Amino acid sequence: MAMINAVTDLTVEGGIAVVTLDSPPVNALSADVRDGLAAAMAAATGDPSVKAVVLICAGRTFIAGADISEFGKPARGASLPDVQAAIENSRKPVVAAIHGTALGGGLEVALVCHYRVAVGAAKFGLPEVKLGLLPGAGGTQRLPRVVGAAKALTMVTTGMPIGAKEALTSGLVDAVVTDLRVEAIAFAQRVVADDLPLKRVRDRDVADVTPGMFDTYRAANVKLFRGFEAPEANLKCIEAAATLPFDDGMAVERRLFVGLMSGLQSKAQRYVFFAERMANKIDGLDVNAPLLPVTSVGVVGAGTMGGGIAMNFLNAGIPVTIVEMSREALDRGVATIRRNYDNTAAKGRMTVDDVTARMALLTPVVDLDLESLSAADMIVEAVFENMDIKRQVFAKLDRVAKPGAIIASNTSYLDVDAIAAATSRPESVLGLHFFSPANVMRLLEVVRGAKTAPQVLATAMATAKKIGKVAVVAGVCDGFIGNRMLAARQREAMALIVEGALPADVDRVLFDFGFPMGPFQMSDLAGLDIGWSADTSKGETIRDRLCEAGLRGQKNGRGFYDYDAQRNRAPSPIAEKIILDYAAERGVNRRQIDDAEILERCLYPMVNEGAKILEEKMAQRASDIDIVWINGYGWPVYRGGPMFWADSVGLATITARLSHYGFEPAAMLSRLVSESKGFTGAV
Ligand code: T1G
Repeated sequence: MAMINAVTDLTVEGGIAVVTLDSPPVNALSADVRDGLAAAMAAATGDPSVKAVVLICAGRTFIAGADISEFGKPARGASLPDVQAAIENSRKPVVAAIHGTALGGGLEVALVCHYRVAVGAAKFGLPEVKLGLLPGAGGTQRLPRVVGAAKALTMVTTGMPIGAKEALTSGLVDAVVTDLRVEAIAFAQRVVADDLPLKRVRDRDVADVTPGMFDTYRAANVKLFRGFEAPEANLKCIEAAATLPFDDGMAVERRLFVGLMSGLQSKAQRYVFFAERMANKIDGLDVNAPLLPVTSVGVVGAGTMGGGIAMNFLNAGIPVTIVEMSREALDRGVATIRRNYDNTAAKGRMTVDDVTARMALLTPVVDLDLESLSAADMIVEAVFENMDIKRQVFAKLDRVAKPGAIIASNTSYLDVDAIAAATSRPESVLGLHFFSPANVMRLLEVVRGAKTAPQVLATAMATAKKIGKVAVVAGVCDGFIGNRMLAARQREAMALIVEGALPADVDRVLFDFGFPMGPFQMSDLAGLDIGWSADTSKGETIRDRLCEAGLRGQKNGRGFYDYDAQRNRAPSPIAEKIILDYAAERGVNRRQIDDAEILERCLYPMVNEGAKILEEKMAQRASDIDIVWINGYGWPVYRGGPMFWADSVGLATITARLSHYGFEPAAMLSRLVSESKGFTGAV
């Protein structure tokens, strides 16, 4: 065996040079990996005893792409196109042996190999569009030449990977094997023995190109790609592959890649890639510290949230005992879980056996004393948002839960420390704030109480990753991170419609900014009467007035908008009159408010609140706030989140505009401006 460099070694077995990359965590195409590959190919092709080459990776995966952390830095080492040319133009067959995830530049390296073999669990994708980019190493020109234009179009514009079975049927891999290394070497030996051709993908034509297919695809995905620059650029590259000679198509790819790479959207999406992974890290905590076991979970409450929360654990293969106070409530909750799974199976996204297996892990119990939860490693309470009720439940859990069990509340704004104080073990208590629908929304605010033990917090974060959530640590304050900033936005949105804007104006501005919907459409969707009661309503707010007038939002088809049976909406004249009357009663001279003011007054106070959250250490880092807003509140990912976006606008501008609108800029904001710094250091 020859060590080519720190991350590459080469052995020759039976005339086959086996080049092994070993660069944890994901064998990304760093400068060292590229140098190793280039040197290994030179060694292999220069060694007369070598008849063919197998390229394989150690560790959890084949090359998972270019090294994203090198982007934007001065180029080092061998260039990827040179490495690829050495492989593609080799006079000796090169076989890629693939396990784990062959993604981005990794798949592009595999596509210059003459043959590809893979294990059954391998995945193949070009996810660059998720980084605001496109495959910049020939993927947009070579992939359609293998799998056809239509499949390539879907793969590069959505970034979704395909599995080994689909890769085999589409010709992306030549064989699916079980013992990768052994069978890849055998495959290479067969290629030599049978003198099979050196199949260069670049020499092929693009199949299944149909007239108008690109415009049809564009039109069909307007909604999905709204606001993003990268999908269209990816589409243009596949179009070039279908219409131009290979090298001309490569030139189109290069030009569009460079354009995206230097753009703010890709900078934002690359920032989000690392921010999402950083969010799972707890400052000051040893990542190797032992965690508590979470092999069984209890859920108190089988309502909408309780049911969704239970599904997350069932999906991860963790048995759940779900408890309700009455049979009727329990049966309703379990039926909803069952229905959700049946719907997913009906859409082909899981099998009937999967449904049966998950439901088999669920134990529904009517249990007023919660005794049935005495063996659970983790218990999540999801009962009505009322402090007294929550404290009663936690007092009960304190009596029944086993020592060391983690007891969590799904409260979305109540004081977790006050809830924990209802127990004798506040160190085992924290908040797990799931977002509705809890089995769908990726975000989880993990609320660290004043007495939450580090091991409990770390276990909760690890469990969140296990159930497929993006977890962010939040401190105990009103509304934690997300809802606290949302309240700042909602307050301003309400003020704007009193002063002169209309709900549809505000919603349009935030929709055009990239949110899936604006604050008033969102209020209608959530229900105008959340936390409202006719008994206590005094008509003090516009929402009071709307509810007093019988408007409830989408659920009764009347809110800030009127909704028809197909849920199409039109501004409500009743709501508008209520707003105008409300303003008149307060002597407000309504005025024309332009879009820029609407946007600034909705988003700048959010940023200001974000700064206060950081000052108070209610969030570990600015990027965590961005991850909360992107995964829980529809902030457009191509704008990087409110704190990254603020940096891109310029904190001095934001501070000046906040003062202009009468807001007191947060101390941290003023300090960063004085130091000419930003929140994230990423812009
Ligand atoms: N570059 C640098 N670091 C990477 C990386 C990459 N491509 N992929 C992962 N990491 C780090 C990550 O930050 C984390 O670090 C650790 O690896 C584990 O990742 C020319 C331009 C492979 C499916 O977009 O999707 O090729 O936090 O926690 O959940 O056309 O990582 O531990 O310090 O995510 O098991 C295209 C990105 C690049 C794939 C594994 N490739 N990676 O998921 O682990 S652009 C991608 C992933 C490109 C070319 C272009 C996932 C994964 P740390 P993890 P995981």
